[in-house]
Amino acid sequence: MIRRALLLAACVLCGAAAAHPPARQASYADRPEVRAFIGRMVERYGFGAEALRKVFASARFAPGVLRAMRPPPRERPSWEAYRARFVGARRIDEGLEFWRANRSTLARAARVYGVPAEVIVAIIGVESHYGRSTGRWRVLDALSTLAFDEAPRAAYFRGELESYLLFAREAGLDVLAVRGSPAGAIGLPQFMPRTYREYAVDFDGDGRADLLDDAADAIGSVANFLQAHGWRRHEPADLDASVSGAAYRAYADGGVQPRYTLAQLARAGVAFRDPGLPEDTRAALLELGTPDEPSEYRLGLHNFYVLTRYNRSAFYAAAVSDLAKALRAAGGSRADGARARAARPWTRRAAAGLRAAARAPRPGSAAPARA
Ligand SMILES: [Ca+2]
Repeated sequence: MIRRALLLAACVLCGAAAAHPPARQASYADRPEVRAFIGRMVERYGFGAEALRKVFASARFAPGVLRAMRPPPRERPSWEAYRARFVGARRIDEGLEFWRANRSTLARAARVYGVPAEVIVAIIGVESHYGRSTGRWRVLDALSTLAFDEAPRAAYFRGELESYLLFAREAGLDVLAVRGSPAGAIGLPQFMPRTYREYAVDFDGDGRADLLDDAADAIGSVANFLQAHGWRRHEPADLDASVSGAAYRAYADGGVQPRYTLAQLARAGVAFRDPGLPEDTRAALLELGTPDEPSEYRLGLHNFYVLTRYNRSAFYAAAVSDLAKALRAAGGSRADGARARAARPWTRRAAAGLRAAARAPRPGSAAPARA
């Protein structure tokens, strides 16, 4: 989740990091930088030195993690391709299923945190395909590899490894067993360990915040994260826009912070339909580009910026916003089937069942026809 874009940007030297032969051979437990790390964990947080030494003797260097984190080939990113990946008919269908299965929890999260249900569903859909793709890497291996063999971002990942060990201890989880993304992101919302410790909530009241298997906790935690980063109730994230003339170009500066007033943008040739926003509303002018195609323009409002706190990429936030709008338009707010399914717990097993169900035609489905 978070920082994926940053990681990609900062990971240009991953190839060089992967070429460290000694790192692959020595056990992590025997490496001086790991011993120093263990020493700090013992001193600061009271871990047992021998227990941690055993943990790191079991940690494995994961070259696949470094490969997965390597930036894509240097071609111009394509908004059209990115959007197609996350806002297709199948992800919409399955999002509607997830919404129905968790309707009362989503409604409660919207009430408590002020974040619309469709935005929460969309984030979980983009992050983990509604819990089906939560990552196959042992988090300990991924974070050890990135913390000790990925020079450009090692300090960041050592911080995440520290948070991971604390998280596993607090949650009573086997530190060797938790699996996640190559970056070490965990569970349905793909929270990095530090984010997990700061923003995960126990939304079903069973005494633990479980983002690995519990959809209710994932829903509450996503909403809590967005609220904590300033989500504003009843405000849209972005508006469609079109441009004319040349003055607008100075405003399409690649930033996602809402810095310009709507009046400024209108004077610069940006046209949009104002849904009645306050006069002092500020926006970023987003250019979503696709090679050999005209760019798509949007106004990114305050809540769009909040979405980029989850993952610092305009493409990411725009895809979440589009998936959310598609879910709402496809009838996610309807009450059909709600009562029968509201109490069903959403687990990975349920998600696997959904996958099979999604393949079969469902009469009366609110979802649009598949493309
Ligand atoms: Ca819980």
